Amino acid sequence: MTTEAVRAALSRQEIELPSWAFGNSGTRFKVFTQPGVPRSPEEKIADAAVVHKYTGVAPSVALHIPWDKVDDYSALAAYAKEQGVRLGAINSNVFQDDDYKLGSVTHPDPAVRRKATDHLLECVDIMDQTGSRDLKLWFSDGTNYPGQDDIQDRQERLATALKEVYERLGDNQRMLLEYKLFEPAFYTTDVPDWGTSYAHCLELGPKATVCIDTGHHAPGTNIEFIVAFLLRTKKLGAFDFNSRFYADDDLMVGAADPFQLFRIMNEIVRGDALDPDRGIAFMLDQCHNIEEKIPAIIRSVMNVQEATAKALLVDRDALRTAQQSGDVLGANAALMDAYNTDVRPLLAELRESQGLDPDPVAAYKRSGYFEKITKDRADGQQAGWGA
Ligand SMILES: [Mn+2]
Repeated sequence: MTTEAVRAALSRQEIELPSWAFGNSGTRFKVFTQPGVPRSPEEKIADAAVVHKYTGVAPSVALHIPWDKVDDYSALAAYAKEQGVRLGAINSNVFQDDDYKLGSVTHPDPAVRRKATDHLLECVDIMDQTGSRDLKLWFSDGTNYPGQDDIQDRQERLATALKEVYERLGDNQRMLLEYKLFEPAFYTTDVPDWGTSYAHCLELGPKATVCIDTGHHAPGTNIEFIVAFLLRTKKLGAFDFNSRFYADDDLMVGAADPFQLFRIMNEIVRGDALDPDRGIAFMLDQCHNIEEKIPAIIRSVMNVQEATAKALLVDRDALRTAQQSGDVLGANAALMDAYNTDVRPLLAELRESQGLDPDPVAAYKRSGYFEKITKDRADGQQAGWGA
């Protein structure tokens, strides 16, 4: 790829920000609050718009219902537009109600399943108002003890609920089915892996696709293989980017394993799936528990950009030639040459050519925004866990 083509691809890249990353979060032991944290969906959107202002590649914000519940979603969409961003995926929440102790859409009680399915349908109603394309589904459903519930019945209940929601989707709407190996259920999880998600999506139809949350795998899982498989079968809908050392750590993407992020983006570039027109949503799903939130999110966006730039720099011809001639070391070197390239000057130049500061974190720090929100948001209830 020529330098011009690399720049063009990078300038069209889009990374979606999660509203919840701007709120307070923590571990199950403690939530540390921070000054200046948003108190409303509007303030979360305003913060997301700041990240877009300094990076130029984060034009949309994912919402979480009910965390971002408002009376008028059209007005919220208009507010986002005024701020220079748009509303993205609607994330459902069927894991924070006492009724869901034994599950939501897979609960043994049909009344609880009805309540959970109704919430998912409500999320589609919201999408109609926000203009969102994607409904993101993550189920905490599962069991803690062998024998606790019938595993096969739970799969059937899941399929039934998904089908009802799928049929409610509009022509330009999609369902993203996220999976997670374990937690909060520890014995069985009803959607534990990409294969389960893929099988349900296949059964549902073309508007159902898999969401890969990079933190939701067993240690050592080859995530880029999953990417390659789902690209081939046109069932990759989205990423929830974050990084992990142990379990679902929700740390900044690219922080724990930048090489893994590069390998993932390499499959994306190889599959010609980077452009927003290709329909894959590249979202962040992170919690900033001890670090300052807005600069952490800017840093995360930059980490994805850097991995993408390296993937775009892979000499595809040299790689293909080496692969086809059985030159194992040559093929590996073609990949590693790109990974070991310092792409920071390229990205700094790209930002300058777009009228942005070459160093988005420094530009944010100089802007006085943090001082302003700390002052403006001194009163009221901060958004986030434990709120
Ligand atoms: Mn996720």
